[in-house]
Order: sequence, then structure tokens, then C-alpha cells
Amino acid sequence: MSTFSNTAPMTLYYWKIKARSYAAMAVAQAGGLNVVHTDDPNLAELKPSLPFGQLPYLVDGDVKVAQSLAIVRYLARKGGLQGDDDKGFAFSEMLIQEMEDIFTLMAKANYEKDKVRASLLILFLKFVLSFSAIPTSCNL
Ligand SMILES: N[C@@H](CCC(=O)N[C@@H](CS)C(=O)NCC(=O)O)C(=O)O
Repeated sequence: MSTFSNTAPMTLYYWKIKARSYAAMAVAQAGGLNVVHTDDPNLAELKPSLPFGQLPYLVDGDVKVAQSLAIVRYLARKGGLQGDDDKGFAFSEMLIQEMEDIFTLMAKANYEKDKVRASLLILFLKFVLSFSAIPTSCNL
């Protein structure tokens, strides 16, 4: 998976699943950045070089970034997606944190063994998404 642009490719190490690298790839695509996503990285081999021992991990030449939200922000900055002013930057930050809340909820539902609780979490997620204030309160 990669986006189209002429810049030197960055590498995003993560498994090919829709989880902690997904937002980063969406931002890369929106910003026209050349990011190559690995398919099945060898975590044991990479681990000693990872700042916190975990993936995702982005390598952009000599810049190496761990932590999924730091990667999202790094790519948003490179792609010029953090807004042109304070208001735009605040909106960008809000969206990143909202995305994390939604991801956390989805992960909880995914790993929830109790089917009733899982269903409730999914219902709550749908409620959050359908009543999100973002489309009406921000006019970017
Ligand atoms: N706060 C970190 C969490 C990263 C994380 O939990 N990574 C997991 C995969 S989703 C991992 O690398 N697990 C393997 C391990 O901890 O050894 C982030 O947002 O990047």
C-alpha cells in the first residue's frame, strides 16, 4: 500500500490490518505523501531498534517516529494538513484525538468477550458518529 507522489518514500512498519497505522496512511494519502506500508514486519527483529518496542514505526530518512499519533501528526505536518492558522491547527488536533477515542472504542468492542457489552459499545460508537458535532461546528 503506498500513496502517489515524487518524494523519497517513507516506510511505515506495521501489519496489514486496519488498526494503529490506518489513520497515518489516510493522512499520507490526503497529503500526497509517498509512504510504503510493510505487509508483515518481523517485530522480534525490529524490537531492539524501536524506541518503545512497539509498532507502528515510521522511517523517513534519518527521522524515525514511534507512537501512532506522533506519526499522524508528523505526516500531517509534512503534508500541510495541520491548518493555516490557529483555528485550523486546533481543528486538526481535535480530529486526531477524536479518531483516537473512536479507535479505542472499536478496539474495546473487538476484544470484548461479552457479546452484550460488545453490542453496546458498537451502538455507542454509532451514536457518537451520528451525533458528532464536527461537521456543523467547523467550517473548514
Ligand atoms: N501507544 C502506542 C501503542 C502501540 C501498540 O500497542 N503496538 C502494538 C500493536 S497495536 C505492538 O507493537 N505490540 C507488540 C508488543 O508490544 O510487543 C501507539 O499508539 O503507537
